[in-house]
Amino acid sequence: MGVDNVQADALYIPASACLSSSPKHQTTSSFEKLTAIEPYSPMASRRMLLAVLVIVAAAAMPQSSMAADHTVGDDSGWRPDFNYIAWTDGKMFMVGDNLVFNYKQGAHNVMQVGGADYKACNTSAATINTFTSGTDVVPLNASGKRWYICGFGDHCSRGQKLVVNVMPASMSPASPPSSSSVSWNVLASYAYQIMVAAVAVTTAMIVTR
Ligand SMILES: [Cu+2]
Repeated sequence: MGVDNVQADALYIPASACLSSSPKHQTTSSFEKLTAIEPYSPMASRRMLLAVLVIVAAAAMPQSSMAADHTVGDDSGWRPDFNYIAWTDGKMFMVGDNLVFNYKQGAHNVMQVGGADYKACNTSAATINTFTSGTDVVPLNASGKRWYICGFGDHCSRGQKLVVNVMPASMSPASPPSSSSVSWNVLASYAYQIMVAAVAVTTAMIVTR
């Protein structure tokens, strides 16, 4: 019993002496401040690095998600008695995307016509383009409205007609559709991504220093 009390006192006294000693206490508190700040700084730079990486990923995203293929009518394909107005609802058609028309070759076709001919289902209209392969990949290479109808029988009046409003691509300017301008747009987007990456790496190096 007596021995236990002595040991407890021996442990207690140095601890209280340390706390009551003001210069020692001051040193401890400033040391605590240092240790509190020191591990925070690498954490903050790590967060900054993460933020930079997120920005780079976000900047690169619209480029990589370009050139989407829209399968017209999805699994139903290109046929009469289908609501293509409902199909386009909520979809975004961008310059660089493709429309893919799937149908039995010889049973239908795809005629690109003007707005008035689309409305009137004028199958003898002067077409802008006609596609007949059955798996027609139609590039949307300029912004604005585009109208497509089927030229077979009464198919158009039975709903085999499509209108899309093509939005300009986010990075590429509204340029005339030619193969050379497309490749220049691709080059420009690559240059932009490299520039963004270079800025990100430089920022990361400054921050982590
Ligand atoms: Cu048809």
